[in-house]
Amino acid sequence: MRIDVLTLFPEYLAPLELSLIGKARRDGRVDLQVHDLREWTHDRHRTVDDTPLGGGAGMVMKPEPWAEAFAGVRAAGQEALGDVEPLVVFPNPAGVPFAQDTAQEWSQRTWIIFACGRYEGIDERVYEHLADSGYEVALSSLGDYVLNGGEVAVLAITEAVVRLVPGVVGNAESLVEESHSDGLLEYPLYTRPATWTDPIGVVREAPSILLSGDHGKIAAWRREQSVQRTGERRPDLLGTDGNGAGEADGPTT
Ligand code: 6GU
Repeated sequence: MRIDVLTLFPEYLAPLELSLIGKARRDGRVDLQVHDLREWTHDRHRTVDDTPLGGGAGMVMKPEPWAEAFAGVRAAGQEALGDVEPLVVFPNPAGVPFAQDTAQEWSQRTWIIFACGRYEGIDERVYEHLADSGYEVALSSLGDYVLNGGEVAVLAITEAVVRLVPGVVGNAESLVEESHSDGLLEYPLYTRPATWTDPIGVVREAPSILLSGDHGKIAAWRREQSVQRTGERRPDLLGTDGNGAGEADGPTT
């Protein structure tokens, strides 16, 4: 899989050299390249923003560097991959909520370009230009709160996607049981010692069923725990919150 990231802050993406994603890159499973958007400016101040037309607070990202950046990265990617079109993802709090099913789909992609906006946002004509030029475009949100730019979202989305690329997580079975893989939260986990005295003197036993060796009973118990937990913490996932299964909470005003 190839991933390109366009950003004004390439250093923000440094953690993508660490741990599981760093290993996936070194192993050649993911070709991840971070680009400074200012590479595609031509003036002395490497200008990427300007004041909003019509007035208003803050600054808006100019269209020209974006258009040149997409053309440049598209050409470089097609040089490497052949006749492939990228999925262009704009992290944006006004986007479609990113979730495990999105991560699953995107992990099967050959090529994703992440485009990190900053300031108040990007000139709307950039999106129109991309759509008219045959790019597939997605706006993706991490949740209902506002970050200063797309970089932190790219870290999160890339981690969620790349760990699902075959071979990246050594034990593929661990991807099956985890939270959200089946629409439920994960069951509680225990390890040795089965009897543990905590620092305030309380003796805490792991559930005895986990020591029974009865794998059918253990699976049923875990399922029960998952459902109970999901009901307590995320009733929206069960559709028991009065908002319909899988639907987000409605406005409260
Ligand atoms: Cl994807 N971007 C920004 N800037 N803010 C966010 C977000 C994304 N998701 C939630 N808040």
